[in-house]
Amino acid sequence: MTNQEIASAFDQVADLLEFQGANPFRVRAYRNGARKISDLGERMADIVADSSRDLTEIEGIGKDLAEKITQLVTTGRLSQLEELQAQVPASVLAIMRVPGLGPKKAAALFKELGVETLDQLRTACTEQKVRALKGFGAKTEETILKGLDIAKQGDVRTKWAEADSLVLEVLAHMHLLDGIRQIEPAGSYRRRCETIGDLDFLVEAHDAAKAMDHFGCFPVIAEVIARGETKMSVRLSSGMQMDLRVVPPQSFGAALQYFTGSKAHNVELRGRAKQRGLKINEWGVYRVQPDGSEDYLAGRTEAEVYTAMELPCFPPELREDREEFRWAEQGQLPKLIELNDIRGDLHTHTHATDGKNSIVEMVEAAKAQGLDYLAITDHSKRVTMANGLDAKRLLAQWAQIDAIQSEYPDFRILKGIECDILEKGGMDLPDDVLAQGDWIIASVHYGQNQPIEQITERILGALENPHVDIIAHPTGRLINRREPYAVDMEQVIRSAAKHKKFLELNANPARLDLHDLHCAAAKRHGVPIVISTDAHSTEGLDVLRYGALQARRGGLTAADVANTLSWEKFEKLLER
Ligand code: DGT
Ligand code: CA
Ligand code: CA
Ligand code: ZN
Repeated sequence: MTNQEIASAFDQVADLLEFQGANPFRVRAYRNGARKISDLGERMADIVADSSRDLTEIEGIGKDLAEKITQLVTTGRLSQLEELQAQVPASVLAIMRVPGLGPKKAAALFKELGVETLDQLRTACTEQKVRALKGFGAKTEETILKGLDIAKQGDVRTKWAEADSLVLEVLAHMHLLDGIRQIEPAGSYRRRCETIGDLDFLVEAHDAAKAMDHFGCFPVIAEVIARGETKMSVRLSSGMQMDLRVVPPQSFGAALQYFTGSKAHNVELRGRAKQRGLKINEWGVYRVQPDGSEDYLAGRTEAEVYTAMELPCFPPELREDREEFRWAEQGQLPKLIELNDIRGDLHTHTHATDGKNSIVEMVEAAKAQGLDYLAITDHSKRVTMANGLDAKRLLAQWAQIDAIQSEYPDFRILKGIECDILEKGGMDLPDDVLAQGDWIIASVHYGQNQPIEQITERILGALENPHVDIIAHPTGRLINRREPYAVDMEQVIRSAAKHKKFLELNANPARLDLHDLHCAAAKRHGVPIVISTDAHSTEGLDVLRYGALQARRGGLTAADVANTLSWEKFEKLLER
């Protein structure tokens, strides 16, 4: 069980307690605990397993939480959560997740209007019954309607990073069984899609029944949906589905290819097979003889399958039937960027604003990750909630950076700022201040509901400012939580190209902003991408890898990403 899963169980407890109107202090204890646990650098499961240690050593974890963590880690379940879930209709949880709502508002909707499901909520909104409730209004009703679609989607699709920690646990669990010869996750997970519908595993096993028995013992399984001779489907307590298929060795590569997809990529592949007098399916590649019989050509490995099709073994990230077949024909399949190509991180926060660590701590952590440069980019004053920096505090921070820099001869610290683009347009800090920094990020945080012309105009204005280097999280979306704001990305990309500016690919797994298609568009226009973490703590630097995967889906090579350059070369680029 990962820390993330434990934290999510406590968050659910807090939500359900709050929905029931429990004592606010009790609710807060669970919420704080959840945050502590997800921020902790160490795995709870390891601490539980270590008899010389006690969970209550951790600040914010009392005896009660410690017992519950132990129960979660050792049994995979939490009896308190199960009791609460039995008391509250499951569909109510989805209502709490609608942007603008929470447990308290969901409780009011339930009590006053009997709203239990998303559909009932939609009806209540369209019939304008919601605005009449205390604490709601016409505006809330509108926000709810907008958020309903996205909440529905979050109900069925899981963010890649969350799926990833689950996959690692499933793999570790399956490897406990002798007789597992190969196991690979396939599907959208392997293609590194932003969100995952269900997980698809393929195994080659000595004994299919034993493999499925063992799969069925994975701790967080709520029910077995179906089981046959070689295929099994289960549902986890989170609601996610996992499929396991046991395949013979001569078909393992063919099955891996087939179940990795995408469907569109496979359809194209089947058409190409036909043209060559071949047949391809999850069992292998076959030559079809004049008498209709089929000779097995390949299937043991994926590389063998693609070779039989006279194609390169496409990186899974590219298998969307976008450009990959054309690239292959022209011998132009890009050599995709890898995590290790990245040399610097250019968007990070410190405790001067809403970050948790000091400049030195962030620098040390970045060095430990093997990076060569780091930009400190705290928020500007408009972001009052985060205690954003005014000119005076910013200049003081930059002086502090100069002093720290002298202690790090082999590492470059950039004096930066994440400067807000104001609602009315223009930057939050004066030009003569921005002129003194090394790296100026411009961000839209406020006025996200403005019409497309206005937001686009604000961003174009920032790109025209000679001091601005880059636009951070260019569309503002939060996966499963908030749609991108209305912005004409085509114009933004053209303007970035014209003014020789950068666009950020924010690596935070909840953002992954730019979208992969926008990455590809930026590349076509010659706009360099910078992959940054937007870290608010030293642990936050770890998310760089999600950014690298998203860039791969966009078809980016190391040459398309500016922070793969050494500091010397990057500096030259900045002098544009
Ligand atoms: P997901 O689970 O919605 O995130 O997306 P996928 O891509 O993992 O889709 P899934 O789980 O339905 O199926 C896994 C792969 O199996 C899919 O990417 C391609 C292959 N596949 C499934 N159904 C079909 C089909 O009807 N035709 C073909 N050619 N391939 C299919
Ligand atoms: Ca899938
Ligand atoms: Ca599936
Ligand atoms: Zn930021």
